[in-house]
Amino acid sequence: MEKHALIFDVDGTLAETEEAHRLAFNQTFAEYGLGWVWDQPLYGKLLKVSGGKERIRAYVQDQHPDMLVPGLDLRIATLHQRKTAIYTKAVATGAIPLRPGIARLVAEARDAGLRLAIATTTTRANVLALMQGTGLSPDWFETMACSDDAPVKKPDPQAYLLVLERLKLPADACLTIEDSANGVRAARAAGLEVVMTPSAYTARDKADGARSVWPDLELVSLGQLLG
Ligand code: XBP
Ligand code: MG
Repeated sequence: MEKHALIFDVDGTLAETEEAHRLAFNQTFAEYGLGWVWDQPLYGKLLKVSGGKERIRAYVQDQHPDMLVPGLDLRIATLHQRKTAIYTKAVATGAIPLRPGIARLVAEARDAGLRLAIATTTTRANVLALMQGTGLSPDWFETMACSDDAPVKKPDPQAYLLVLERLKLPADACLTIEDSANGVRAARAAGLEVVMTPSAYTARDKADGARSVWPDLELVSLGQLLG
């Protein structure tokens, strides 16, 4: 079916943001004197859990089960709030560029009259900060389903289903762009076709269910993407 909308994932797809997320987590842990340090190999494993709060909880469950006490969710929320503040400050200044081809594809899609949307498990403030830092306008995206309004994280399809509901389009009228196996599974579970462009942290993720896989989108035209 002809495509009327492009739905973008954010982290790993629009930009290589996960190192900034990791550093923000570590700075937060240091500020609170927790002594936790997430190095890259560990963070690669933790990324299998979508969502920052869920990621912290998974880490506590695995590494600090003694901390699984009532009130943990509140402590995690406090840590996560600080992490979001650190992350948004870092990316709003333009520290992280868009991945190759993203700015051009967004422009091509707008010129072609395609509707644009965002479906992410990250916090809305993070998306807005990244857009501020990279020159993408939030106004170009008709709807943005973030963790604030779709709290059940990928691979659950909640964010994608919400986008479809808001766009009032059937799944087969949209194409999704994702970087991770969790993201591809979420989009597929919502009945969407997915183009996958793995990021640094998801280079080894399975692409099962993706319609096509591109190392990056630098030389990929909108026509090829919609192919
Ligand atoms: C990837 C994620 C995000 C971020 C953390 O999201 O798992 O949760 O790593 O963001 P995407 P928060 O769906 O965009 O690939 O700390 O705000 O949860
Ligand atoms: Mg992603």
